[in-house]
Amino acid sequence: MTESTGQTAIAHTNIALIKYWGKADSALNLPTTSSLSLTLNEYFTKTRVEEAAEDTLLINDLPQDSQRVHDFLNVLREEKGDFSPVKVISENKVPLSAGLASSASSFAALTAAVAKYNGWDLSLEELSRLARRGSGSATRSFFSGFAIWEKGSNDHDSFAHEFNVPDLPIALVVCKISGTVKKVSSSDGMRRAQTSPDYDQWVAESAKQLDEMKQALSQGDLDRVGQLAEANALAMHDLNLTATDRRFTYFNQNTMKVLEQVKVLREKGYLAYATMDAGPNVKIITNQEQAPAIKDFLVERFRKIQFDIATPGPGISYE
Ligand code: 2P0
Repeated sequence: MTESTGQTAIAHTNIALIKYWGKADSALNLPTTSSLSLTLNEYFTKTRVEEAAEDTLLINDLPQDSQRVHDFLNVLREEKGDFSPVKVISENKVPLSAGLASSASSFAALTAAVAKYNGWDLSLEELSRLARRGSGSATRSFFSGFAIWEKGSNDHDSFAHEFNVPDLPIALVVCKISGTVKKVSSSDGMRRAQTSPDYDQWVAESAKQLDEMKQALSQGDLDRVGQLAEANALAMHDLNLTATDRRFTYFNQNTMKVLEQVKVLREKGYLAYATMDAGPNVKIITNQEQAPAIKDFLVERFRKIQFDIATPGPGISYE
């Protein structure tokens, strides 16, 4: 077998500043809100697709039996034309402990690698639309810097695009609070959050926050970017707490302690705002100049928590 029988794509993960937290259609992964993210340089997935006797999956050298990946390959076959079985070899450089969605970079890299392998000539937007069927957040991992996933209203118009802004020195301090496997999957968490009496209000507020976020990014107003992202994320987590179907939280004691220190940092004059996803970890939004000092401040106070600094990353690439 020659090298040309395989194709490799690299996708970086992304962190939502305006979150996706609820589905209008769970089979098609159509969201209830549009979301906006930052692609990160430090975390990525590299995926190779090769000819094989049957569909198989290897993640970080370990064979996996993923129904989700299997179903997704079949979605691609239905959408773009049949192809023979493939071996998917994935290297995930997204530490699970970072609490960053590895499904975002994984499904983006897989979609791009399969498309290249089959010689499909697709736009980034079409790749994004296809990747949505694997994982919603994957729609946003094809683009460098900021991306907006427009919720759309059907399978054809729900995909992401790049949101171009003047160079912004944004940085994240990623607080790796816990490496334990999350207890509530994103899909289940969203389903439950949507039973909160506050859900419709969050959807309405989110649309306003997205408009304001676009403006703040265009103006390079990082303080406003942080304020909006923190408000959007905290309100998202309130939905989990107020769900009428088995309310829950992703926060643990260390989450609360770090959130408290984010306020202390602000009182000290730092640019520091928090965002959280489907896990206990906190990501602090700041600028590249202040990130090292914020990291040092937290290392002093939380000896058992690891901290990374993440910066804006590139869009999809191929090897
Ligand atoms: C986001 N998250 O916007 C939100 C915020 C987590 C919290 O997208 O069910 O793995 O595969 O579409 O994309 C994580 O959920 O969910 C996520 P599915 P996904 O980044």
